[in-house]
Amino acid sequence: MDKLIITAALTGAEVSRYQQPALPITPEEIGIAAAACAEAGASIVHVHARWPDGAPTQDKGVYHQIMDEVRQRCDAIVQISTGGAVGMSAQERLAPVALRPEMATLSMGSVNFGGDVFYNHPADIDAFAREMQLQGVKPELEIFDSGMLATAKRWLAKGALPSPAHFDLVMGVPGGMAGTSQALMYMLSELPPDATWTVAGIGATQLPLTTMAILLGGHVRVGFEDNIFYRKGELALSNAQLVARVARIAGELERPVATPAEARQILRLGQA
Ligand code: KMH
Ligand code: ZN
Repeated sequence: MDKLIITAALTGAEVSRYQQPALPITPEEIGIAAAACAEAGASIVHVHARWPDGAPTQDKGVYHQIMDEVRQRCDAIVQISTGGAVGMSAQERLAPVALRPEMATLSMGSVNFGGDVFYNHPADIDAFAREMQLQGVKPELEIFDSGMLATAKRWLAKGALPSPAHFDLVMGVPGGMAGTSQALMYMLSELPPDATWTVAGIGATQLPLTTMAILLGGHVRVGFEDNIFYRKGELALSNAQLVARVARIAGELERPVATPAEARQILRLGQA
């Protein structure tokens, strides 16, 4: 098995500081949180930009500041979100890819997202994939339900996505696929054989699904974007606390954690 890549999803677009007082919001706070997560074992930080009042934004300038703040403090791979927040236009969401981060997310279809719809028209998926290819940005394919994996395979077959692909199986979104072991095993049975994959379990599904992924040779994503609790009824103190726990579990299961340099190799960054 490859070493374990831990992604820290630091902020997201939906969580508020009212729900999680330790949520990093400003670029500086995101940079500090990224460094703490890198120290705890994360090799990728998945970032969303916010205005100072906490409202989500895809403003290129704010992403630029986030990338600077992270790079000043650690070597973690910066993966920007092109999912942004529900209701943003495709053009808005795509804007920060021009900053040429090492990685960016690419959602492979539409899904009900709690009480909203996260809309991803096939033409937008095409445009996002083309722009990432043009800018030399490695996409992480976000899969919220099984049909999106089928879509990704069609896109790969027609050469519209670089291969081997890296997938993020986002499980437990209300409206998406369930965060169960059965659903995970099904998704793994459908992945292209050369793919790398990570799992992002929402809420209480985070701990069991990340533990499964460690054992099954996948990679893991933790952080406030997906889960604000350490355990039932107890808020996590920081993103780094969640990273440290998954790193500890990986250690016990004899799956060493990847450094950012090792993660770059595993994901073949810079070779797309
Ligand atoms: N905020 C969600 C609607 C991504 O980062 O690419 C979408 C999302 C996915 O967070
Ligand atoms: Zn995200």
